[in-house]
Amino acid sequence: MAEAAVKEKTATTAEPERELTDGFHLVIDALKLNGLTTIYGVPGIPITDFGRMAQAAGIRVISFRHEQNAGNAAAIAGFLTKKPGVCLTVSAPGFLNGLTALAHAQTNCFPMILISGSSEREIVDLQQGDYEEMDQLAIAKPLCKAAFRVLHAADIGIGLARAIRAAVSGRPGGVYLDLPAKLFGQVIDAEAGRKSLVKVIDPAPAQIPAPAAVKRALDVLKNAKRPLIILGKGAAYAQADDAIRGFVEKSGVPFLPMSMGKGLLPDTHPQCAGAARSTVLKDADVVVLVGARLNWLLSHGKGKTWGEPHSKKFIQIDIEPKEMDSNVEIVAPVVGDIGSCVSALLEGMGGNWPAPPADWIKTVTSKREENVAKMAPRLMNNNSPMDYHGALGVLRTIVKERPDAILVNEGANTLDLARGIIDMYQPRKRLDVGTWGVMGIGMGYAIAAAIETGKPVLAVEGDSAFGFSGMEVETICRYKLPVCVVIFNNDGIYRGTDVNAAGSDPATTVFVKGSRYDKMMDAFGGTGVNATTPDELKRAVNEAMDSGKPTLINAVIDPAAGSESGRIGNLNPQSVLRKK
Ligand SMILES: Cc1ncc(C[n+]2csc(CCOP(=O)(O)OP(=O)(O)O)c2C)c(N)n1
Ligand SMILES: [Mg+2]
Repeated sequence: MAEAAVKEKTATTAEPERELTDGFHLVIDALKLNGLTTIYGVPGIPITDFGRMAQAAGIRVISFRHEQNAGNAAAIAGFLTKKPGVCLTVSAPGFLNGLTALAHAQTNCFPMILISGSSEREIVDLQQGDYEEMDQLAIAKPLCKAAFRVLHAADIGIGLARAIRAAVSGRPGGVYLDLPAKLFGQVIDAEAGRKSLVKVIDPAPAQIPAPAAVKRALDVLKNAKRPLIILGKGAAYAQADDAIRGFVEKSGVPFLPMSMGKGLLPDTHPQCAGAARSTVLKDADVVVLVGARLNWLLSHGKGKTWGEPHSKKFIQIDIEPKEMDSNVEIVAPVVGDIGSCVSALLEGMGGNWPAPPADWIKTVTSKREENVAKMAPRLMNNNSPMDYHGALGVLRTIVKERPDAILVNEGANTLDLARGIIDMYQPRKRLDVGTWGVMGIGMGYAIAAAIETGKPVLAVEGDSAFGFSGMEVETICRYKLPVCVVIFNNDGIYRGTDVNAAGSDPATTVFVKGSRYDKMMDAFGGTGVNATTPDELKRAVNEAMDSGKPTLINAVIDPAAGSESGRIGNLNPQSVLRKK
């Protein structure tokens, strides 16, 4: 903490000089002590100097163009590292911009801490109109896992410790930490400050499942005729890759990866049922959920998708006890952290675990082969303008050749089709819109993925999706990050063909035709490419991935190629009234 200390000039020469510290330095020291060495944020009052000092003290401070993107970066940094990603914002408007990302982190169970500067409590609470006045703590509370405010410099250490523990222990989530402007300047004795800091020991303690729960689960699984394992993003987060792979392979059970669970085992693994999704969901009799929730993404575990009226038995592995029975009955709840649970199951299986019935495996395998064969010729077309399949066929090969690259993906058709077509080979390499299907994660995720892992990033973006965070291409260029953005430019949301029959304004889902997003990248010194055929696209992406230079490729897609809402058009409410 040597750099954090300042000397107080004492009035009388008789008194010895007292070493002092202040709020600025204590926050920095507390972050560093806990290994939180990257901050994603946007500067301004009251945290501008804090950002400068943090940078000077060796913390990496990545400065964004909008707090939502910084927040999304922090959220995905949390997912990738199992440490809370830190986002730093100014008060009221900056805080609110970051709050969307905090709520997103909470919904997706990513550990993140949103630190916001705030205005003076005395003025805010009397509503006397302070600069950027807002009761931020009250607003953040219902949207995150925990929210804290620190009023005294001596409490900074404890405040950050509480935030870290809340973010990563149990089911991870979003935490808000409110730091009023006055706190930064508060001066205290340096030795007292040092003592007030807390290094959080074992922030996410293992949660061991009960042996009886493990045995119950194995008994159900052993008697299954048509078992299925579903791997969610919780399984990816756990970083228990070997245990998960061991469990899946020893069981011989077909597995279905959720979007961000892809790559835990390669999508090309013989047990992967990704290409036979509807068959396995409909026909399985026992389903093991590993870090996957029965939310809308799995049709709540019931209905036509699940082959009702036939009933299923669910085994669920999750760290959150309240997750059990949230949508349907769970016959074998296994509560604990994924690594401990899966290891316990693996151990309980012993040396001669029976393979699942051969006819089930054959059914799944042949459905999968049939679907893969059906898709193959579509992926090889060289149409211009491109359709989704032609363009994604190229990207699929590139990811196969570069399995350690990180794929960021958002859009509607661009998302749903890329998820199905691009095989993943390693865990935590596919980052996407998550539980909310939110647009706007793209550039924040891409930036944090590059910063946290040092690996090349390929961001595959719908033209609408990209627009939500597009200004951050400047950030990508500024930090010289190895990010290649491919924009699937079909002139609009879902399709570029809608017309407004009732007036001269454009239809609500269409954008300027023939836009050249690649020129945005040129503006900031990156490489911009306009690609009109799969061959051009392939060449440009490979060049970008080889060079590691910030690149944006405008991939021209047939405006008529997509469908409404991609694969989830069924969720649109329908009017019963006849159109006039
Ligand atoms: C924050 C947010 N706002 C709006 C939406 C609604 N929405 C879903 S997909 C989408 C854009 C789809 O268009 P595009 O990204 O161009 O993908 P395409 O289907 O055209 O390939 C929008 C606006 C959303 N999911 N999230
Ligand atoms: Mg589009």
